[in-house]
Amino acid sequence: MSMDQIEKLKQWISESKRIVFFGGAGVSTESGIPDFRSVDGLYNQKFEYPPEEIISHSFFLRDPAYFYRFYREKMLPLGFEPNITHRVLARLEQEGRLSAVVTQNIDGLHQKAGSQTVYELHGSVLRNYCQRCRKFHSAEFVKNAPGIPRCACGGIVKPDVVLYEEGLDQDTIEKSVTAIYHADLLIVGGTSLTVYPAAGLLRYYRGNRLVLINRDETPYDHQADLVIHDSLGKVFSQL
Ligand code: CNA
Repeated sequence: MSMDQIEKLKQWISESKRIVFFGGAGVSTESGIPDFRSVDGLYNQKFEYPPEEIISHSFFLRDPAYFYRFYREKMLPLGFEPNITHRVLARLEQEGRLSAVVTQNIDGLHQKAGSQTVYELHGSVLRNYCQRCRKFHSAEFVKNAPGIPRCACGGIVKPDVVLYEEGLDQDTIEKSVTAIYHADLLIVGGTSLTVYPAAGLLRYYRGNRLVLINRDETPYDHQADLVIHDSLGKVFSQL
C-alpha cells in the first residue's frame, strides 16, 4: 500500500456523500473471526464433509445434529468485538458520508460498532427462529442448547443465516442494489468476491470510484479504479 493510494482514497471519501461499503469475512478477521478462503480459513481445514456441504439446506434437514456441532464450533462468532474497520465505517455514516454497509457477514459486528444501515445479505447468527412456531431465540440459546436446539413447542430452531441452496432475502437484495446504484463511492473490502449472487451486486454500481481493498487478488481487481492489496486494518487506521 502506497501513500498515494491512501491519499487518493482519503480525497474520494472527503468528496463523497453516498459511500457504500460492500464487505465480507475479511472485515472481521482482525476481530479474531477466521474467514473461509484464506490459507488459515475454514475451507482449508479438514472435516468429515466439505464445509459447503455441511452448511447447506439439505444437510441441515438430513443431519441437524452434525450441522449444529460444526456450526457451534466454527460459525457462531460470539464474544468478539468490532475492529477499526467496523468503527471507521460507523463514523463515516454518522458524519453523513456513508449511506449503507452491505455485508456478507453474519456476525453483527457492524451494528455493534454503531452502524445503523446494514444490509446483511447472508443473515445473522444473532437471529434464530423456531421452524414450527416462528418464535425468536437468541444466539446464546443456540450456543448453550444441548445437541439440536429445540423450541418449547418442540420445533427445531434454525439460524437466520442463508445456507447453500437457499435464496437471499428479496427485500435485502433490493435495498442493497438501490444503495449501490446510487453510491458515489463504492468501497469493497475483505471479500474474495466468489460467492454469488452477492458478488454480482457490484455490477449495479454506476460511478467511477470503485475501490477494492483485499489481502488477496479478486476476480474484480481489473474493474476497480483503485486496488489496495493490504489488510483493512492498516488502511482504515489511516482514514
Ligand atoms: P472469503 O471467501 O473467506 O474471503 C475473504 C477475503 O478476505 C479473502 O480474499 C482474504 O484475502 C480477505 N481478507 C481476509 N482478512 C483480511 C483483512 N484483514 N484485510 C483485507 N482482506 C482480508 O469470504 P467472503 O465474505 O468473500 O465469502 C462469503 C461468505 C463467507 C459469506 O457467506 C459469509 O457469511 C462467510 N463468512 C462470514 C464470516 C463472518 O460473519 N465474520 C466469517 C467467515 C465466513
